[in-house]
Parts: sequence; structure tokens; C-alpha cells
Amino acid sequence: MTIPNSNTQHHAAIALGSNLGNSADILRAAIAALNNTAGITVIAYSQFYETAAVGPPQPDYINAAALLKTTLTPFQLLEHLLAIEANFGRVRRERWGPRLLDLDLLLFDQLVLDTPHLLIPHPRMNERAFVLVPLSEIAGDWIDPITGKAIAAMVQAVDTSEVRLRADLSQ
Ligand code: PH2
Ligand code: MG
Ligand code: MG
Repeated sequence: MTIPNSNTQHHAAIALGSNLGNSADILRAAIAALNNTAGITVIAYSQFYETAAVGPPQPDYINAAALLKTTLTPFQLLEHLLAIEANFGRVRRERWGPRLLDLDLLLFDQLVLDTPHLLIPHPRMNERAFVLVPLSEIAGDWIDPITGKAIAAMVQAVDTSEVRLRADLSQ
């Protein structure tokens, strides 16, 4: 397996989520922070969605997705995502518990990567409407390298009834 090097441009897709604090402001600031990171350009981001929490009982989330162009490796990109989460005050407590900011790396070109610290594609994205609905807005044609299916087809296979567009928050 070859890890992409730093000389070339890659495309990456990420999921953004927050269910503590002013979540829409936090997501907007996180998108700006990503775009201000050397080696990362935000090409597009989705509208914001209010979604019922999956996992332990906790407040609804605001979720979105972003499409990046990057010269970073997947591991460097992950480090930046974790640093931006930390800058927004995230303290890791229980798994799947409430958070100020969660940035998950979903896809990186057509790479399939299985390491203890990083799995690409994100192993649960195909069952998560709160990931697939925003992602399908900006990357419907992207083919998941595991299933061979386009994101636009994958979103058809999940229950999207608890993912509500918040057009009012999405400017
Ligand atoms: N993130 C989780 C667990 N549950 N539920 C929603 N609706 N949105 C999320 O982003 C989310 C979640 C763990 O990262
Ligand atoms: Mg997550
Ligand atoms: Mg995460």
C-alpha cells in the first residue's frame, strides 16, 4: 500500500459535528480554520443540518460536510483535524458523547487505509444519515472505494427522517 506523498494535490472529504455551545458558529469557525491551514483549501461545504443524536442520550447535533483539496498526507491531515478540535475546546470524554466540535476524515482520494489510528473510508459513514445527507450535497459523485457505490446512491439506502435542513443557519 502506498501512502500519498506531499507533492501532489489530493481530495479529502470530512464530516463536521457539534452538539454543545453555539454549534453553527463553531462549525463556521472550524471551516475557516481548515481553510487557513497551510496545505488545505476548502473547495466546498454543505448546508447545516440539525440531526437527532446517534448513541447515548444527548442534545441534537448540527452536522455538515466539507470537501478539501490538500497536499497533506492522510496522517498530517488527521493531525490538523485533531488540533482544530482541541483549539475549539474539545475534551474527549465518553465515546460518542456530546462535543463542541468533531471533525472526522471520511474519504481521501480512492485510498483504503486500515491502521490502528486511522481508517479510511470512515468505517461507519455508510450507515450514518447525518454524514451522508450533507456529503451527498457536495460529493454525490464520489465513489466509495469499498462498496463501489456513489455517495448519492448510499444516501438512498439510509433513513434520513431525523436529518433536518437548517437553511437559516447555513449562510
Ligand atoms: N457523532 C457521533 C455520535 N453521534 N450523532 C449525530 N446526530 N451527529 C454526530 O455527528 C454524531 C452523532 C460520534 O462522533
Ligand atoms: Mg464522529
Ligand atoms: Mg471524531
